[in-house]
Amino acid sequence: MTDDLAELRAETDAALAACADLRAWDVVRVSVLGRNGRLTALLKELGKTPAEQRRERGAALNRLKDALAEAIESRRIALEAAELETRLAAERLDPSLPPRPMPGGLIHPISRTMEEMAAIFGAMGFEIAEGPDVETDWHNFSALNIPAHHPARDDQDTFYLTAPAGAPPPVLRTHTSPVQIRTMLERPLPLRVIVPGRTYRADHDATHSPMFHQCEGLVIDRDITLAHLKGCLIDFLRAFFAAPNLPVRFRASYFPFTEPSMEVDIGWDRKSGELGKGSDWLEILGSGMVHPRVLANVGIDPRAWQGFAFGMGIERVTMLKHGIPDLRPFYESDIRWLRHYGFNPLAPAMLHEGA
Ligand code: 2NL
Repeated sequence: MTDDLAELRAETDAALAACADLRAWDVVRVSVLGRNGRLTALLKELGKTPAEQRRERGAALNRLKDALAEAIESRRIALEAAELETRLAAERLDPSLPPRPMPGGLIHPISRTMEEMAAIFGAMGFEIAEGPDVETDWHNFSALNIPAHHPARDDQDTFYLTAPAGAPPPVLRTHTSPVQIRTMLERPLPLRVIVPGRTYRADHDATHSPMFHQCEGLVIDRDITLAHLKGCLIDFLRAFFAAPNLPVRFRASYFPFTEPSMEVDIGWDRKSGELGKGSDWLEILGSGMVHPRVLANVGIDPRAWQGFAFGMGIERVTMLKHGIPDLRPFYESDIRWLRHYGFNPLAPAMLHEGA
């Protein structure tokens, strides 16, 4: 090998050895084999070599080219392996480490119940609807066919706010139904919604809080019947209470906004408190076919559309499901109660058996 080729070989080897990473390696590669690289330049000059030396010089250049290509490639393989080693070392997991402590907060049982209802009804194709806590008299009462003299409208039962001069006083919604009124006014038909949320009544004793929670549901379509109502609520109750054979009973009742109306009871054993056992009945839900006058009030033709609605108290079903004996601590933020009844935020509500 002539001096200049030996020099290129030595300098390339040194440059490759000095590369710390693939980026530096690529600079060396281009500087030797690239379009303007040193070896490429030597090959281009071959034409100027005197004819009697050209064959030997050409053969030497080709051998050098193969040798350099191989040196460059093996350096790439070594560098890639080294980079992988570094990454593997940096990303190594230590499975013997103890788990990190839980995040500070827990999910309140009320939130948990609302999440479970969203999961169960969500799987049946329901959407969630929300609305304001401060409502007009019309959305909360009149649109729902609740007449002027109805006891629900009494100051004893409802929080009225101060009205702007001359206007009817706004109310703190006494149920979540006004949200369904708004939904029927705003969304296209057919519709399927649940409405979990806060509600307010002027009531305060051991079993009533002035602020509490409800979840109502509404389905409007062309051919919805009582059979859909029953199937939907039976499936919901069995999923929510995780009891695939939970007995469910429908009992005639009255609400101004449904006709016919039904209370929905589940079977339980009063003595032991066990759900699904024994021969006693426990009222859980109110329900019915949406009153045609309610549909007409929101501009829906009751001869073309019909549907069912239902409502239940969140606190009540939460207490039943988890054996919580007292309503009052729900809103006291006592950290001992929250630690006892709170839910792991890393294990969100999912569909359990039956849904
Ligand atoms: C109960 C009973 C119920 C409804 C709520 C409803 C809403 C509209 C139209 C018709 Cl916009 N009905 N809601 C229907 C039946 C019962 O709740 O005991 N709640 C705690």
